[in-house]
Formats: sequence, structure tokens, C-alpha cells
Amino acid sequence: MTSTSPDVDTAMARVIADENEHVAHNYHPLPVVISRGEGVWVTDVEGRRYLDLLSAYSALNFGHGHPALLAAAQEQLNRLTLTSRAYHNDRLGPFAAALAELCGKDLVLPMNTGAEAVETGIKVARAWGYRVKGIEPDAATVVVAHGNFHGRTTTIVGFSDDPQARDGFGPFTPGFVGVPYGDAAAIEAAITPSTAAVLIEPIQGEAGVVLPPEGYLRAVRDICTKHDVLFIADEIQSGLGRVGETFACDREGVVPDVYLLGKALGGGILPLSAVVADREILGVIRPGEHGSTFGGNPLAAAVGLRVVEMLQTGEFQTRAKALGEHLEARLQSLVGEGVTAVRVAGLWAGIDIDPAVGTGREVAERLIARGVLAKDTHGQTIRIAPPLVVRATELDWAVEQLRFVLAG
Ligand code: IF1
Repeated sequence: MTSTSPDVDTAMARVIADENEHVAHNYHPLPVVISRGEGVWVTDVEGRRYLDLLSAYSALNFGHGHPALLAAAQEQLNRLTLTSRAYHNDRLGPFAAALAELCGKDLVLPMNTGAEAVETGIKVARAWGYRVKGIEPDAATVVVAHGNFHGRTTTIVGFSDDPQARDGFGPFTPGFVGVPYGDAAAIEAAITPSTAAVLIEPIQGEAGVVLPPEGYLRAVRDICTKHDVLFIADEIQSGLGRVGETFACDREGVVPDVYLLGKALGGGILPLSAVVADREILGVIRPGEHGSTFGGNPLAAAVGLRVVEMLQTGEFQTRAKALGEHLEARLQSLVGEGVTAVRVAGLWAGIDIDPAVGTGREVAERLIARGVLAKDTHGQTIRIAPPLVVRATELDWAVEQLRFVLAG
């Protein structure tokens, strides 16, 4: 392994130096420069290969360059890419119909990024609160969970409790109430006649793949129904096959009122997000009240339709479930060997590193030298979310690299 120091004159160091010269420092990337990707493997500018255990935070559920997704994109690229919603296009309807069916809902509101889907969900909840539930004007509240991550707009970071995400970016949008994650009674206690919605991640990603206690999602569902409050599930990271089901809510047989989707919906090719709900809820939005230049564009819709078709077979969900059990068994064998705890849901895992071994960042850097890409979060946790096309033998190999690094 050559040095990863930017002052060494390698192709990689030059690319990093150039990037640092002109890209705002809103990230501190791990020192690897990727130039190609195929399936679960990526190649850097110097020809080294890495197993991609992060898959762009679950945006690459089908791996890099899945042939069916590339074909859908290429076919559409040659036909039509963008119309704006000033006109109809012939791809949006089929995509929306397929996605609505996958979700068991009536309507889809297409956007681009996850944060936009969250913002849209909040607007829809407020509009529903005023127009359907009868909440007093400008009084609507949304209950959120401590430790949440829903994106980085000013409204969203305003209800984050991560100082890095929020401090220095106020003033913030009012109308949000935070309660501990995993505590359904706290949600019920926070609900008032002005509450329009409860917005939660069914599994908290950024927090370190935090699984709520068994029964939490069912309890949230019951509480929302009882108090006429919308249950909005942010499935942007947890959804679309990642956890061994189509949605993380399926793990408890729960159907939220509103699904927020993103990341993998764009097939790892382009940004595509959506809010999906029944007509009584999403139907409250009227022409001119919400939208986006790129939302629902035919290129994204063509890719999104193919993504939904791939999920309709259930094949990826089944893979994620079986391989997730395999992965969990392997990761559990590291507990006490440099790992203090693991949390696994399908092919998604948070691995807490023993501080005696190093920080999460240090472990991620050492993994790069062993040909494995993973990402730290909150100091001591390594987060992995491999493409769902990964093979069991590849997972085994990756876990052995982690074992080696931990033994360091
Ligand atoms: C970054 C985290 C992952 C999300 C959920 C909405 C969004 C996200 C549950 C917003 C985005 C991303 C954003 C990315 C890092 C990443 C992340 F660590 F920050 F939390 F995946 F674990 N809801 N999560 O996880 O979606 O607007 O980005 O499309 O660097 O900010 P977006």
C-alpha cells in the first residue's frame, strides 16, 4: 500500500490535492479516489480494487452499474431526459403507478434528494393538518426522535440534536418536538390536538444503525391512528430491500401513512426521491403549492420504474435477509475481539469498535489498506451497507479483513 498522504506525488494524491483546491470542505473523505465501479467492487485511480461495503449510504442497493438499470437509463437518455412538470412526460405515470403499487398506496409525489422528500413530507403533513384534521392556522407540530438524521436543509437540521449538523445555522423553523427514540410512550405524551405527524426513521442510520425495541413501530402506528396523527416513515436509507424486506416497517408488519423514499430509488445512477401516501393525504397538495424543476423527470422516472420492477420480484429482499443473517453471525464472532457490539438488520450493520483498538475513522482507514470500503460514524462506530448483490464469500472475505485490522 502506498502512502495516502496528499504530499506524496501519486495519481491519487494529485487528484485529492486538486479536489481540495476547489471543492468546499464540507466533507472529510477517506483517502481513496474511485474511478470505476462494477457490482460490489470499485477501482481507484491507481488500479487498486476495493469491496464497497458502504454503497453510497445504501443508494447503490443494486451495486455499481447494474446492467438492467444502465439499460433503462441509456434507452431513456437517447429519447428524452427532461421536460419539467410544465408538461406531461410519458415516463412519470408508469413510474408512479408501479411505485404506488409497491407501497400499497394511491399517490406519489416525485422529488430528487432525500432532504427534499422529507421537506415535502413535512409540507404535506402541515397541509393535511390544517385542511383535513382542522388544526389552527400555523399551529401544526411534528413529533421527531432524538438522534434523527433526515437531511441537511435549514428546517431539517433545526430539529436535529447533532450539534455538528445544526449549530451556527439558525434561526430554525418552529413546530418540531423531539422525544427519545424507541420510546412510544414519549411520542404519545408529546401529541397534542395540534400534532399533524410523527416523523421517524424505522431504523436510525446515521445514529449507527440503531434498531428500535421490538414492538416500537407497531406502537407508533397504533398511537398515530388513535390520535389522528400521520405516521411518516423516513425509509430513505432503510427502505427498498436493505433490511431484507421492501421496507424496514415491514419487519413489524406496520404500514405508515406516508413513506419517504430516496437513495436506492435512483438506482445509484441519479437522485430520485418520493413521498408516497394515499389520496386523502397526498391529495391535499394543489397545483402550484409544491414542486421541483427536476422532480419526476423522464430519465429519473425510467430508472425508478426499473428499480421498482426489480423490487417487485422480491429477489433482492430475500437475498438481503439471508445474507444479512450470514453477515450477523460473522460479525457477532468479532464481539470481544476489538468489537464491543454489533447491530444488524438485513445487509445493514453498525459495528462498535473497542476504543482500545482505535477510532472508527482509524479502522476505516486501515480497512482501505486491506481493500475494503466502510465508513465511520459518531467516533467509534463503523457502518456498512453493501450492495444487495454481494456474495456470501465476499462478505466473509470482508469480515476477515476487519478481523485482521482489529487484531492490528
Ligand atoms: C451526507 C448520514 C447516512 C438519511 C435519511 C434523509 C436523508 C438521509 C434517513 C437525506 C441521508 C446521508 C446523507 C449523507 C450521509 C448519509 C448518512 F450519515 F448522514 F446519516 F446515509 F447514514 N433521511 N443520509 O439517511 O437524503 O438529502 O442526502 O439525499 O453526507 O449528508 P439526501
